[in-house]
Amino acid sequence: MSINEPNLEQSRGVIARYRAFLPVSESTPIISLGEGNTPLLSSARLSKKVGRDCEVFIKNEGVNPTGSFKDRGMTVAVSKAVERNTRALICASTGNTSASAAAYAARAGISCVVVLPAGKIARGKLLQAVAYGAKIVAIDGNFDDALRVVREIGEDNDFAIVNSINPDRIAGQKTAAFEIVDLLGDAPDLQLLPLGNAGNLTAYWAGYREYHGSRRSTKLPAMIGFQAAGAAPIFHNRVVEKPETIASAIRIGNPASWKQARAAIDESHGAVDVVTDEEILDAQRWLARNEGIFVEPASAASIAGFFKSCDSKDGAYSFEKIPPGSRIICTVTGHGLKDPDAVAKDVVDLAPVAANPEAVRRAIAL
Ligand code: AN7
Repeated sequence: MSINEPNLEQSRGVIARYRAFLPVSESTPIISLGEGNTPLLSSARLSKKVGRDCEVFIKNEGVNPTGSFKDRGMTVAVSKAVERNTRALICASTGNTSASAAAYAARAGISCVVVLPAGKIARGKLLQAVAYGAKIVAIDGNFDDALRVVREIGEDNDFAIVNSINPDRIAGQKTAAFEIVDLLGDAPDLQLLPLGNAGNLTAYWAGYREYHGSRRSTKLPAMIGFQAAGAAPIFHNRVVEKPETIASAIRIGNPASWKQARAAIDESHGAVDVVTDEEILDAQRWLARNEGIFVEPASAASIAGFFKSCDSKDGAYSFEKIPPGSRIICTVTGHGLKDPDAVAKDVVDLAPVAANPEAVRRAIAL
C-alpha cells in the first residue's frame, strides 16, 4: 500500500471483517455502509449493582450507520439480493428495519418498499425512510399484519424480503456476538437483549455457538430476552392480538423467529421476562443521565431487564444465582434520536430569557 492510499480498514463493515462466517463469495458485490465495530462499554455503575466482581458491558448498537443493529443484517441481505439481481427490496417494519433497508437500497442503487403500521412508527425512523427515498406504504393494521402482507407479496419473485425471516439477515446480525467474543477474549456469561420479532436473539445465539464451535470461546452465555409487558407473546406463550407498548420497535404480537428464540433461550439455560413501560422509560432515562448513552425505548428493555434481574426475586432470572466474576452484556439496539417523542415529556419550559449573563444566571438558578 502506498503512503497516499486511504486506509479504510475500520470502515469496511461486517462482511469484510467476518467474511469466513458469512454466506458470501468472491462474486458477491458487497453493499456496506461501514456497519458494526460498535462500542462495548464497561459500566462501573451497573457492575457495582450486581456486585461479586461481576462486570457489566453495554454493547451500543445505536452507533451503527442508520442508528440500529439492523444494519449488520442488512449489509448481508442486500449484498445477496444484489448478487441475485433483485431490483427491489420489501420489508414490514416497526421502523428500524425500514430505515436500514432504505439506506442500503440507496447505497446499492435499487428501490425499496416499506410496509408500515399506520401511525405506529417513531418519527425519526419514518423520516429516515423518507430521506433515503423508500416507497412507503402505511397499512391499516399492526406490524404482524404488515409482515403477513409482505410475505404474500414477496412470494412473486420481484422483491427480496429483507425482514429477519430472510436468513441472510440473521447471518449478518450474528457478527455482534463475534465482536463481543473478540473483544472479551471469551464469550460472556449472560447476554441480555430486547425481544421483539426475536431475530436478534436468534442471531446472537447462532454467533456464540459458531464461535464456540470454532474454539474461539470456551463457553456459551445464557440468553435472556426482555419483552414489553403489553407485547409479550413469548413470555406468555400465546399470540398477542393487540400488542401495546411505548417501545414501538418491539410492539409485536406474533414474532417471526419465535421458535428459534425459544430454542436458544432453552438451550442456553436463559430466560424470557417482561418489563413494564414505566420500567423501560426509567431505564432509558437512567442510561442517558448516568452513562451518556441515549437509546430508544425498545433498547432500554435490556437495561430495565437488568435492573429487574438485580432487584427482584419474582423476575424470570435472578442474578443472585450467577457465579462471582460473571461477565454480563446488555445490548442496546437503537439510538434515542429515532424516537424523540418518547422523551418529549421531559422537555422543560424553553421560553427564552434575555441574551445577557445576568438573565442566564438567573435561569440556571431556578
Ligand atoms: C431498537 O424494525 O422488528 O427481536 O421491524 O428496532 O430481532 O425483532 C425492530 C426490532 C429491538 C427487536 N430493538 O429485535 C423492525 C423491528 C430495536 C428494534 C428490536 C427491534 P428483534
